[in-house]
Amino acid sequence: MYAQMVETGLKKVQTSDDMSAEEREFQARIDAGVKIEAKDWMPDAYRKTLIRQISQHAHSEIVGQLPEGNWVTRAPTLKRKSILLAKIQDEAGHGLYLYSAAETLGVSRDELLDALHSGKAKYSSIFNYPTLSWADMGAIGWLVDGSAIINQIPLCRCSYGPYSRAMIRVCKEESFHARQGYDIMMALSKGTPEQKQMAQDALNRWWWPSLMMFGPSDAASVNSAQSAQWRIKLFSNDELRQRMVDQTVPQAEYLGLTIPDPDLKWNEERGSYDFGEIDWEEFHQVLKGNGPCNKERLRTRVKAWDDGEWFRDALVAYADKQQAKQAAA
Ligand code: BYC
Repeated sequence: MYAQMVETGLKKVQTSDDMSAEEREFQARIDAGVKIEAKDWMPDAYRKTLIRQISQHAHSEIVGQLPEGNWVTRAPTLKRKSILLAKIQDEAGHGLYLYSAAETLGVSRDELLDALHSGKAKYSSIFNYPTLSWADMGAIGWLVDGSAIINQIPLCRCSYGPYSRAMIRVCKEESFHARQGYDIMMALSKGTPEQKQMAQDALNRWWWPSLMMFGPSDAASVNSAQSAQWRIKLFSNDELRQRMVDQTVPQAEYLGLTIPDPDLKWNEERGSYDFGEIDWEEFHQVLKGNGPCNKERLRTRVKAWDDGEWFRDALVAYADKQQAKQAAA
């Protein structure tokens, strides 16, 4: 039943009475589980929502390479270094599938990149934190990629075909990423007391920002209700965050590490963990550009883009030359 008025406190969702005949037909297809494809008719707001979410997701993958890139030259062994390099390359690939998925909605890659480089576009808050030790590579794989999987598995079933299909491969690769992170955490936790302390310190710093990745609480999430109606979101921010906590606490126990939350406790009645209040002020500051690394991340991206200009120009010049040759032949 799609015709319910859902009041999120912040934004109302369209009811069937507000919809045109085309919109009603579109919503009925979504309710029947039919995938929407690029050339299908879609409401403008659906298109805009997808461009917003998919492009933010693509930017997150690209900017997400930077915190880990910091450790490629300092990985403790050649094996760890090649695994980390492969993971970072995967993230670039995810960015590219996602930019391609966004382009199917009629926006150009140049427009999307302009929005990122000018600071207009958002990317995940998590990548505005520094990577201070090798253990952070473990914590990112375990917690950040772990959270990404929880958020993205449902996206494989979302209503927009090109996005849902891109997510299938992304999720397979993310699960390798999460395992490599947990493997680093296991090695450190079983290592010397200093190594175990490094692992604990990384968990202490990455725990809360990882919970923030799922977005504001349901009560404060402006986009959720409409995205749920369009089956872009199949679970709410809070539901997925809870899933992350429930899945991760036993993993931390196995490592012999302590989750940095004094309010964390098993709730027998609900069959899941209660956890402490997230510092939403910190989250909003990071979104506003005031996180510990926002400025550095953006500066690095813009510099990489500017430094690569000669290469992009060379590719275009080469393609033009080939085309001219073919035309002459
Ligand atoms: N950071 O109404 P809400 C990765 C924004 S990549 C920044 O709940 P929505 C990885 C939100 O955009 C991980 N901004 O929004 C890569 C909205 O602002 P606008 C990236 C956030 O869209 C490399 C406002 O807050 N994953 O894992 O319904 C290496 C209100 O929020 C954040 C994705 O992008 C945040 N954390 O739900 C390793 C997944 N949270 O746009 C790992 C796809 C919220 O209205 N995206 N905002 O100005 C989603 O699932 C949804 O967009 C979100 C937010 C759950 C993130």
